[in-house]
Amino acid sequence: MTNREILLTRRRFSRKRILRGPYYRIEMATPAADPRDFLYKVLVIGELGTGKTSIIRRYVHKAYSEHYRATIGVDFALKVIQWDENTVVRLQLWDIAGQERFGNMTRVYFKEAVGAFIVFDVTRGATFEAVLKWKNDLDAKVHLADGSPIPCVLLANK
Ligand SMILES: Nc1nc2c(ncn2[C@@H]2O[C@H](COP(=O)(O)OP(=O)(O)OP(=O)(O)O)[C@@H](O)[C@H]2O)c(=O)[nH]1
Ligand SMILES: [Mg+2]
Repeated sequence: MTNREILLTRRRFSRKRILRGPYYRIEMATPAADPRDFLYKVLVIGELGTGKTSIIRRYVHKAYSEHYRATIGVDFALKVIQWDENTVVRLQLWDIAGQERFGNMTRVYFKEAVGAFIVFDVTRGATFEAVLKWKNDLDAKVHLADGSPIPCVLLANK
């Protein structure tokens, strides 16, 4: 090897170059300058058989079934929304069994939720009358950091 070849080889493998290389590639591979990821816990509550599980299955899995299987306790589903180029929103949907209004687990299930849907069945008046009971239970057991009630949407189903 001539002196010139040794010099070129040293330059090619210099510490500075090796360190600089990977950093450059990482920058190129990350288009989002400020990627943001938000996770929200959202409750879906309401009387037995009003369609809470069906709504969630449709929204998350794009599926529907006429077969009714009562939810026992609580089920979970995750809806991932690519909000914009830099923002991902994850909705952690808590599908709470209608029969839980008579149980004592709702305090645990409602904890740290930041939003809720209350579902009723337009063909069964009693499920609408129960909406207020669900709302009162919700407001008694969970609130936002500033003490205000969590945002809640009333859903008329069927
Ligand atoms: N016709 C009609 N039926 C529906 C609709 N949504 C749900 N159902 C039916 O209603 C029944 C109950 O639906 P679910 O989604 O299991 O109700 P749920 O609120 O999760 O019930 P629980 O888990 O017991 O609290 C099922 O047989 C569904 O197929 C709707 O929009 N229209
Ligand atoms: Mg259900």
